Amino acid sequence: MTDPLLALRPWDAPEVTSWGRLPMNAVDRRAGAHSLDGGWRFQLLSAPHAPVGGAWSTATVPGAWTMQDTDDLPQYLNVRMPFAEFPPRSPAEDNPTGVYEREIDVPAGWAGRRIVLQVGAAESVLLVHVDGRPVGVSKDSHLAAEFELTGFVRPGGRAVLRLTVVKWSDASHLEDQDHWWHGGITRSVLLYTTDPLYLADVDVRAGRDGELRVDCRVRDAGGALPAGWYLDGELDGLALAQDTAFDRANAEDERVSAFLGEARLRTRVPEVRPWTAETPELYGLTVRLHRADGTVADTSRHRIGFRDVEVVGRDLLINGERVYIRGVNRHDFHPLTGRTVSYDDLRADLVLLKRFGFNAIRTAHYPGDPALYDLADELGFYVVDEADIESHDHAHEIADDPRHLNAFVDRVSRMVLRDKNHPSVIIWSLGNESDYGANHDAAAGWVRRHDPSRPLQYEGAAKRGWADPEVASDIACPMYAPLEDCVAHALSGEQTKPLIQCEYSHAMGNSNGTLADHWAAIEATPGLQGGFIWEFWDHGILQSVNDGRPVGRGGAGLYDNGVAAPGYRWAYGGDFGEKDHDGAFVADGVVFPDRTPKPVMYEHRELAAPLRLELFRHEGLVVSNHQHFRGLDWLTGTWELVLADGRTLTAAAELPALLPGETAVVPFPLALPQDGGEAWLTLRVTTAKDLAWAPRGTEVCTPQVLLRAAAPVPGPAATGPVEVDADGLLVHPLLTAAPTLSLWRAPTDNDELGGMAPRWRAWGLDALVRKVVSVRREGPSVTVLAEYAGTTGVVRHRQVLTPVEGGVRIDERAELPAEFDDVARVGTVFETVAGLELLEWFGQGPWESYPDRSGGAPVGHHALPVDASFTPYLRPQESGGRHGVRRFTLSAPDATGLAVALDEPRQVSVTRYRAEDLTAVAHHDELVPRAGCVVHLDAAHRGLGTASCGPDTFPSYLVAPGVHRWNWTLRVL
Ligand code: IPT
Repeated sequence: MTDPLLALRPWDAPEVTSWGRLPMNAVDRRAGAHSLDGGWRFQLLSAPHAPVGGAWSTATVPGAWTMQDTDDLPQYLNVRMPFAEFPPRSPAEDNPTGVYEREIDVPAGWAGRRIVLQVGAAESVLLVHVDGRPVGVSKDSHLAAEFELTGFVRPGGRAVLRLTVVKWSDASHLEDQDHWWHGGITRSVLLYTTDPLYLADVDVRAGRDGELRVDCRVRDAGGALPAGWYLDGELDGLALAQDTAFDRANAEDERVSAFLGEARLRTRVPEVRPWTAETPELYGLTVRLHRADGTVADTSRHRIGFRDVEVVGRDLLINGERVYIRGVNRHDFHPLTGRTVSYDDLRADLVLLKRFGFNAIRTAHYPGDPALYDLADELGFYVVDEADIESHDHAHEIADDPRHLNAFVDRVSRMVLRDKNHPSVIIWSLGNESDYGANHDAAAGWVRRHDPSRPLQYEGAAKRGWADPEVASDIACPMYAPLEDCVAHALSGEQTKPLIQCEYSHAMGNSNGTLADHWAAIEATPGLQGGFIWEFWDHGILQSVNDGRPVGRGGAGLYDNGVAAPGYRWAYGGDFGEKDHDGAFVADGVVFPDRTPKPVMYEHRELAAPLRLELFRHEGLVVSNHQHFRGLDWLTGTWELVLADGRTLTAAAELPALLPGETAVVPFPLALPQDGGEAWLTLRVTTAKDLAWAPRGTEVCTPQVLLRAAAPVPGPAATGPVEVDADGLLVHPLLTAAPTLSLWRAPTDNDELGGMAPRWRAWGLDALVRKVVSVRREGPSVTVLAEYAGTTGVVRHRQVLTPVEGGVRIDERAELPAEFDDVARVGTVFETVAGLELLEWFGQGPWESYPDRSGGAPVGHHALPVDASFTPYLRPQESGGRHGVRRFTLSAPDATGLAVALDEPRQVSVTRYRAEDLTAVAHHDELVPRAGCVVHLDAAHRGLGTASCGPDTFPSYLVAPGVHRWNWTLRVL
């Protein structure tokens, strides 16, 4: 007989969102549940109707089968669907279908109880059978599905549980998010039991005034509720009793139902400690359901926070304060499992974000694992909770198609029902990139009625008009909007809603230029409140280079510091042999696939600094508390006085007691020596005690002020002759390639996708042809005139080489023709002999920095092995730059080497790769380091911007045509 679930063909039925599935609720059943995680019998069929009957293998649950031992591998596509069928159809023949099976032993002690199966997440259609009998169907790949098994299993007996997961369906058209496609059961599976009389839902509202309202729903498996049930509870030891006024009113209005129990607990907590992301104060709430005889039938435990969120005018207020939203978009990702993340993984993600100053997460683009919200409550994050709806490829056709109406409302309402009690959730999001239609408005209507306590946002609706009161978005939440448009809107007098970008500052490769400019504008412009960086992860899957397969769970230890071990690599789109793919666009996060922070994280940390330091007319130092809700007592610090002559003097810092927004003048901690040249004062701020997310002593920020500018130093006197060859190229014992002009950098993802690199190639900047025009000796100096010809223009270049004590001074001038109106760099490149391994510099650092991404890299005396100064972006590109370098040395272990002094702070990079080495390969592991160093020092270097998806850098960070002058001195150590 045909199985009725298969006969229904739910994978091609958009109206069917579930069958036999229990309603979503906020009662947490994880504690005390019976886990079904582990190895299951597994078969991968070619399509849902293909017969089961082949050999069984074993699959780990939770875990995508695409990351385990099957031939169905991950595929990365951004917007395009992975199959050709139009919605709501899925491929008739080629539709991988995983059949998971295992026995369950049902304890005898469960007799008389309700038995419930919970499947944490399955992509994209789940069919449940017990002993061959159909139990239910579910869609909505990132939320749990529950089914009552009571009538299907026998306590004391054994049953066969089968979960069939169909990969492609009508639902796939609503799950067209920009990440890897996988298949399988990606979150935990468990069984739990309850008394027949049980808590069906608990709805908690807790305001910053201490008002607590707990609304409960009670049901009985038998249908009719037994007489005499009642509720009580407690909040951190404070007893809570049932709200009798509510019961009386219900009775008077004859609303009391025979089968739906409703009861409320009410209290007002005196002197409540409010919850905010800075002060994540949680209270333990227990709700107990009693039978008439006083025995406990069911219990629900919650960690709750008292807080208000409201939109007032164009401000989003948390507890009455206009907070900055320093957010990031976070996908579920892990390099070994693809999608499945453990509690420890989630905790590590959030701890890292906390350490780098983030205070908000958008769950892009589907609800996260329940543990994510527990952790956000506990560690302190504002969460934009986003429903699992992205119909990107067919957005317009789906948004108004009534066949998908159920799915929209189902997905949004299930998220709200599950997550409503989390203080961290401050905004509901209807999804992503799905155009805007009646289906959205239907879902919005449901949310507004069910939870008026939180605002709602949807980028697709906001796009219709940032100030439009009619659209389903309380927030103006654009993506990648030009900063000037945001500022103009805020200044227009037309703004009606807070402007918080749902995505901005696209982090693909070496990126996130102008982040500091964005924050300067946000903090200076009422109406602008922040945004969510795109995104947290570089989704590189650990792959064995030999066989091209994902390594899977066994790969722990096969990577370190952002780099895969030899023989392995971080796979991106196309690396699993996908015919259609979107390449490295999936590697666009602020952390590497192993969670190693990219350099932008340090800039973000500084932009989010809880305290600011300024110099007040050279009379004193102004410290201000830049937080919204707490003092500075969780912080301590050390002053560092950095002198150009190489000294760094330190003193312990005592931070002033300041309320949020307050400012104090503090005396200079260290006397500034008369000598020593350029001087900077850094306040190295660390945590003063152990916190949930950082041990004591963790660095929080390093604000810095300039105390004394560099005075011009007279150039050293000329000495003996300088040697150049017939082409006018410097001959030097430590250089294997003489200093020449460079206008090219290995294009970043922004340079490529933003269209700059194609233009540079068209101009021939990657292969300039040098022709010496003249070599003239004048006294001890040699003047070399050369022309560097591209395909469309010629750059005239002059080097004056003058011998000085222990080395040579090089004065350079380059004149760019008008047609080279936007180049990557103007500067010098040379190469050194092998063996110079240590880079020490005076300038900004220690991490990589660029002209438009240099905050958080204080001026100091820094040292790094040359190899460690390189940033291993997944697709090799310009990297390893250091901004504001005044001088540097490159030395061998025996302290021999070379020293370079620059006329003024310049962009410098020292790597083992020529720009063409970086452009020649597609993955980091294919790079072969040169023995010597490739040194770039630039008179001007173009900003990074974010043009791979969003605005380019600002005009002030472009390299202009015309004349550039710079000079530098090269000495032997
Ligand atoms: C935007 C998407 O929302 C996000 O998922 C991701 O694709 C990001 O861009 C780029 O990485 S949509 C884009 C077409 C603006």
